[in-house]
Amino acid sequence: MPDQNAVPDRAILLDIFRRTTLINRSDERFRALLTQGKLAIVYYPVRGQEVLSAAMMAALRPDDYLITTYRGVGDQLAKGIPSKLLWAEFTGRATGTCKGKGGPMHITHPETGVMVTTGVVGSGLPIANGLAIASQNKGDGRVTVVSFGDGASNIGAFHEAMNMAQLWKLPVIFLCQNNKFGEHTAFADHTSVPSIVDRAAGYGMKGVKTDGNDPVAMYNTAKAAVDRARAGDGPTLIEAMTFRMLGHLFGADFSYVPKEMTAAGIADDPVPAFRRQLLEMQVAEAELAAIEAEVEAEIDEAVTFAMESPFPEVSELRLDVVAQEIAA
Ligand SMILES: Cc1ncc(C[n+]2csc(CCOP(=O)(O)OP(=O)(O)O)c2C)c(N)n1
Repeated sequence: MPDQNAVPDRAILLDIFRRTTLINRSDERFRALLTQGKLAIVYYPVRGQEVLSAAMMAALRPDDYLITTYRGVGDQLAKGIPSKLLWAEFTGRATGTCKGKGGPMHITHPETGVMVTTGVVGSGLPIANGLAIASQNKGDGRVTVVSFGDGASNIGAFHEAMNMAQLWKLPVIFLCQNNKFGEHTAFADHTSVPSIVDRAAGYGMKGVKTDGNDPVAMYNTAKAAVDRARAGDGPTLIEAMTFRMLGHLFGADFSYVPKEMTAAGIADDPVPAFRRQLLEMQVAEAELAAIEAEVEAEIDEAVTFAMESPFPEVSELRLDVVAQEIAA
């Protein structure tokens, strides 16, 4: 049993910090541009969930697969989609990952293993099994991670996928980001068990509950699950605890979240906590500041690239919809 508290190498921690910073600053920039009226998209903030995504993706190989949701910008950036391509797709430009025709809800970038982003709650899990079956058949050693929320664990497809994955010992990781709310409904009001991880036992699957806001615990949990899957030992359900610090989507009221809960979430903000932890480990302030500056420059460049890119041509409308062009 791997030690959950064993501190990973400094290089790994700094890699997680870079990914965390990229997610955090990108999320902040999306919200700033929306507030300024410079963007008009539906945006699902990931504020509070940055460390979770960063540590999970740091445990993967670049060619491993990811399936995520509308609240997926953290997963997508941490998995390695270049910022320029991601920003261009979010803003509907022809230079985006899907030529501007997918938009924020449908980010796909096979080059970095981001295979599907879906707005249909729970729908990613059976698709993840499909990718994992392909890897198992081909023996390519790839692992598939499917990321979803706590609410998604009440969808039928969750249960069907868990059963099949365990039955066939698929190299898949079910990553439940338990941010304590499904849209406007608190966890205890929509889920019949105190912990989603308890459901793993119903399928004979390994389940691990971890603190998704703790980079060490999250990375170690993720790494152990990746190693198991890659070794052919089957799937893992990870329930990673976190907190959605903002509303369901950008601009939405979230006064239904108890004030004490929000206050506790802000006090436990994982991003500054991780920074403090690295400083306590004698990582130099200048080193962290340099990473932050690099990330800001990367985002500046990505925003400019996206804003200066053209929108897709109308003649492109029916291209890429099916395997062959549909005649107009
Ligand atoms: C099948 C389906 N049912 C309902 C919805 C509407 N809906 C969109 S997001 C959401 C909440 C999902 O909550 P959770 O799975 O916890 O993910 P989170 O938004 O917290 O990341 C719902 C019900 C949907 N998109 N798809």
